[in-house]
Amino acid sequence: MSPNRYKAQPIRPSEITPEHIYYSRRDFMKGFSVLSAGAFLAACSPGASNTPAPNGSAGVETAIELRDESGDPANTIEQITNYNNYYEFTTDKSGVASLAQDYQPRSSETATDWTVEVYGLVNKPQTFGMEDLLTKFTQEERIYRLRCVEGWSMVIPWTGFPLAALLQQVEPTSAAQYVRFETVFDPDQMPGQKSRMFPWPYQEGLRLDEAMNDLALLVTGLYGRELPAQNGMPLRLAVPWKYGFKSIKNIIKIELVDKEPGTLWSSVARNEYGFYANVNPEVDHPRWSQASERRIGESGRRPTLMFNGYAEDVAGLYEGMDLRVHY
Ligand SMILES: Nc1nc2c(c(=O)[nH]1)N[C@H]1C(S)=C(S)[C@@H](COP(=O)(O)O)O[C@H]1N2
Ligand SMILES: [Mo]
Repeated sequence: MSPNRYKAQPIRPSEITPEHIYYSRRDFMKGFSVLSAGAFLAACSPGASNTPAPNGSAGVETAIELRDESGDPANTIEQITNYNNYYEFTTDKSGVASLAQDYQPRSSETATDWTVEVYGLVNKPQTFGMEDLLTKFTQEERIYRLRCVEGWSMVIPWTGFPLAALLQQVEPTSAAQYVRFETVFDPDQMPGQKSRMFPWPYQEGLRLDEAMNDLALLVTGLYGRELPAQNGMPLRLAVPWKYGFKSIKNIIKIELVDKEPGTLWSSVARNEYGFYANVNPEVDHPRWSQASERRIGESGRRPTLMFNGYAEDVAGLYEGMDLRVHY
């Protein structure tokens, strides 16, 4: 496994094209407050963040390759923050951003602060605030593909840290087999949670060995900045080899359990949204093919890859399993 493959790669001067400069300046040089680790900005010259270089003269030190390891360019911040699935706000993908713009993280309707509780079958249950997460865990940048079960995809530069690092701190007991995640319930701020159409709060789960895989990322930032509300502020999961609905947003509880946990989507339609939900072009959704996808920003469709292109890292987790049964 080589997680470096999923990092932004510094570019040699000879490779700098206007497109690279466009990404590095437009998306990084706006002077937004950055996370303490400043992962994406590490390659930038000191002080560059507030003063964009004059046209055409972006220095070598400001150029960052925002492509995934297969060479596909990252989606723009505009695309990533204006086309969202976040049913706690609305089922309208282009309406999430405005409904979430004043959202303030807190762990319940009555709480004043946001914390995430990690508990269950562990030796050392702990509750973390955002500062704890940003200081106790080394923040990394990872450029991941996100493939929604609906048939669209994006390439997204996240900041975060491996879920495994958090789990190691709480020490799962030998009885722990699965991890259950829960989103905040806060209908005061999340109008979609007033709808009885869904069994709130949103819940998701992973098998413990999946959760320990280095690719499973707890996300704290996007494009080197704080995570926007519509993308799951303050803490969400990114499990890039699974359909997007596994990547639960706005997590307030992480529980180690001994049985496969229920999930919101499998309780809505068990035959359509299974527990594993591994991206698989050979297993169709009951109502549509999963063989291809629409990359946001591209015309036409491209083939969907087994495990969303991450087979090298994760196929071993499913050896001997029938992926048509465990879909
Ligand atoms: N709590 C919560 N998490 C969620 C969802 C949701 O509605 N609620 N939607 C999921 C789906 S279907 C997808 S495709 C991704 C979308 O993430 P993005 O909006 O950051 O691209 O979030 C996932 N996580
Ligand atoms: Mo999705």
